[in-house]
Amino acid sequence: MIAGASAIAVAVAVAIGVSSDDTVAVIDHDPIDALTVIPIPRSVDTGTGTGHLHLTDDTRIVVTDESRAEGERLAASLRPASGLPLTVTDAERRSGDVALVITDDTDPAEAYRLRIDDTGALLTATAPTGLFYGSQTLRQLLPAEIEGSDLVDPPDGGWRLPMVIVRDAPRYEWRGAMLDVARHFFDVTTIVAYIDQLVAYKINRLHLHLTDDQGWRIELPSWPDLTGIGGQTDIDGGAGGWLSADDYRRITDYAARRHLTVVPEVDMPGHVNAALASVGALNRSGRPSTIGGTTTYGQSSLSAELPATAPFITSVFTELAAMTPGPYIHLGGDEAFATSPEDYASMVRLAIAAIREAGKIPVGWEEIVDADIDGPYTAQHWLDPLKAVRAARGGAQVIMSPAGHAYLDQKYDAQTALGLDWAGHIDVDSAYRWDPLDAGVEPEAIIGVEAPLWSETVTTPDDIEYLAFPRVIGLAEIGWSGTADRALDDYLRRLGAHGPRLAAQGIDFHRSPLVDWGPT
Ligand code: TNX
Repeated sequence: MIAGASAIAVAVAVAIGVSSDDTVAVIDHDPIDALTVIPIPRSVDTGTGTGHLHLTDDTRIVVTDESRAEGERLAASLRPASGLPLTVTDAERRSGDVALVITDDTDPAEAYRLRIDDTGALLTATAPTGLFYGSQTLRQLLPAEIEGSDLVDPPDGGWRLPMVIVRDAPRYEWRGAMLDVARHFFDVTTIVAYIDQLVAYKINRLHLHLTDDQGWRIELPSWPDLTGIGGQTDIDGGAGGWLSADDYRRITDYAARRHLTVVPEVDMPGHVNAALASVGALNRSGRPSTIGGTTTYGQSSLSAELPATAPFITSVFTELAAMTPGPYIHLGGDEAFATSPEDYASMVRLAIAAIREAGKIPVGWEEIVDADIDGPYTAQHWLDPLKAVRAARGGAQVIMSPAGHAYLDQKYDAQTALGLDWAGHIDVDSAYRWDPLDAGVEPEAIIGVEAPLWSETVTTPDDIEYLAFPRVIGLAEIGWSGTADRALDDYLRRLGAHGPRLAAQGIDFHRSPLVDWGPT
């Protein structure tokens, strides 16, 4: 067994065989250490077959009732570029087929096993989630051209899979990305496109930063003015926009089918100017504030002493929780510079009580540790490791988003036109070369990692792609693969092979000079 890239020193590469007409034929077994799967699987062995398994017009995707949805999804992802029929059937498995089977052993739901040999491909897992992740690996084992949405000629060698045995399972349960739709608004089409791009790398959380000073982007039944007024502009004074309840349902449904949980955030008690501009009673003056393209941070605040404030907090989180199928609600809590410590603690606790009352798990930026919260919650580390350490000691679970490595809104280098740079320049090396354990938080408290994309400078889907890719791929590997399996040079080698994959998907990624992207 070969565990991980750094350990792959074994030259399994090429077996020489003699064919019947006595010419020496190379059995072109792919060397295991030439594989380019990201995140790197827990273990990859050379399989027993010779040559490759070719997907042909005869290849079928064999399923059972339990695996049918994943089989259909896999077939649908391979058909456009290949043009192969890839019929999905519950018939008996034949040689050359790709079979998806749910087993009843004890592997966790996200784990999968994939065996490719002369008889076909067999993907097994204990739950559909594992089959979905195994399908992502299987697609990455095919030539890069498979990623396109238009029919292409088969590449040299055809649509072929290497003979491998993969056993895989994630290191962390929380492998997230965050998109700020408040500073600039992004619609359903853009959000679901981002989901597609993320799940290909086994990311399983999308945190939506839905409210901030510059906009309120989620329609709540009792508060039409939050979107009717607070959703009408953005950080540049542009047209803004918001997600209707129906839009939000489309996103959460789409995500759920791809095994991704949406984590909605309403940020409070700071970062609330869009709410203050929409609801007069939340202001000490009794009159709405003006909404405009503010670029300051943490200067707005809810006022704990106003009679409207507590009912507002309770109602907003109760209604958001009622619309949200996933188990988490994020209450923000960052940078409340205009809120007294006592008021901060009382308002954060009120939000947490409403979220728990609705049966959900509260999540907040690391500052919420200062609210002295009783009972379970999740803290998101971004700036001050000591706050994260303190939250963990108090029993919280911690998500690691250290700004200097995980922030997708920071520039790659001095030449990057988009993005901010307060946390430094982050190219693909810095985005990869860190570990969740670095901050000194107790390992048992860490539930995973998340890459936030703040949108002060991000206005188009291409901007999202350019800042997220390829850095978010590194975070996906940090969240999924074990540290012992990770090495920067091997990662950069594999990443280079993902250039054509991203390009085939039309993703406008940053061609970092640290990576050999091959011939252009
Ligand atoms: C800090 S990270 C913020 C955001 C900004 C971001 C810009 C955090 C919890 N708050 O309000 O958009 O920096 O990088």
